[in-house]
This record gives sequence, C-alpha cells and structure tokens, in this order.
Amino acid sequence: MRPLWGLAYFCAQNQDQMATNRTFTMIKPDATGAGNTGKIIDRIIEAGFTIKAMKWTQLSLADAQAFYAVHAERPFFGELTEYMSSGPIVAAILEKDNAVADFRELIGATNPAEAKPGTIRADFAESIAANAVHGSDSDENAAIEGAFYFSTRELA
Ligand code: IDP
Ligand code: MG
Repeated sequence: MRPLWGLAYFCAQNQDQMATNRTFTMIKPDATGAGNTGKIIDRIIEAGFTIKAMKWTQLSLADAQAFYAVHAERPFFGELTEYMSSGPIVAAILEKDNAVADFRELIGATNPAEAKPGTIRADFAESIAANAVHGSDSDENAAIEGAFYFSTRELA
C-alpha cells in the first residue's frame, strides 16, 4: 500500500471514531474529592452508556482556560477555570444512542437546586460551579472535547 493511501485510510477511520452517538464527560473536582467517582460511574453505566475511554487526571489552569474557551466572556470564567484545575477530574468518552441529549437528561440542570430529583447533579453537586459533572452540549462539541483528552488509539 502506498504511504498516502495508508494515511487516507487512517484519517477516514479517525473520522468514523468521532461520529455521533458519543458524548464527553468529566467528573469534576468536587465529586472526585468527595469520593463519589465510583457512584457516578455506576449511574452512567446503569443508564446504558458504554465507556469508550476514561482517565484520571488534573487540568492545569491553562488547560481549563483552553477547554472552556467558549465561556471566556462569561462572568464566572475565572471561578470556573480555577475550580476545574483545583483537583483531579475523570475524563471519559461515552457511547449510547442519542448520547448527548440522554446524558444531559441523566446529569440534570447546571444549577443543582434546579436539577430534577434522581439526576446526578441533584444527588452529588455542591453548587452551580461545583456541579459534579460535565456533559457535552452537542455532537460537535462532544468530538472536540473528547479529542482534547484522548487520541483515537485510546478508544476501546
Ligand atoms: P453546563 O455544564 O450545564 O453545560 P454551562 O452553562 O455550559 O453549563 O456552564 C459550564 C460550567 O460553568 C457549569 O457546569 C458550571 O460548572 C459553571 N457555571 C455555569 N454557570 C455558572 C454560574 O453562574 N456561576 C458559577 N459557575 C457557573
Ligand atoms: Mg455546557
């Protein structure tokens, strides 16, 4: 096989791996710090999501600013990025039909005071900033956010 064809094949495979029916999540520092990581992963699996990739890591402040660049103009950007870099997080790519919308349903509203009973944020979040979990808001952002943490070789 000529090298160029090999590269084209590799890129096509990568695109396929970043297709829809996936979402991206982080278990945030409040939840990892409170010892709720395992309980939250259980909820995610019980809700029918398959884990495609997962890692325990910590964001630097610069990483958090890059990840949340879309919120750079929001008044809470400084608070959010300092908080998200303050302790360990668990990053994961999840798969399920209708993954983005179903995961947002599972985690509940941004403000835990408004999250429906039984949602992850209602049960585990501390505040609107320290709200236990992140969930992508679109297929496009799920692919971008997943690629922030994982190469396609890390998916299984
Ligand atoms: P989402 O996580 O439910 O999608 P976004 O509006 O995208 O909510 O906000 C991103 C994150 O920024 C939230 O999950 C939360 O941690 C934080 N955040 C949102 N609104 C506020 C606020 O009013 N004060 C402090 N932090 C906030
Ligand atoms: Mg959001």
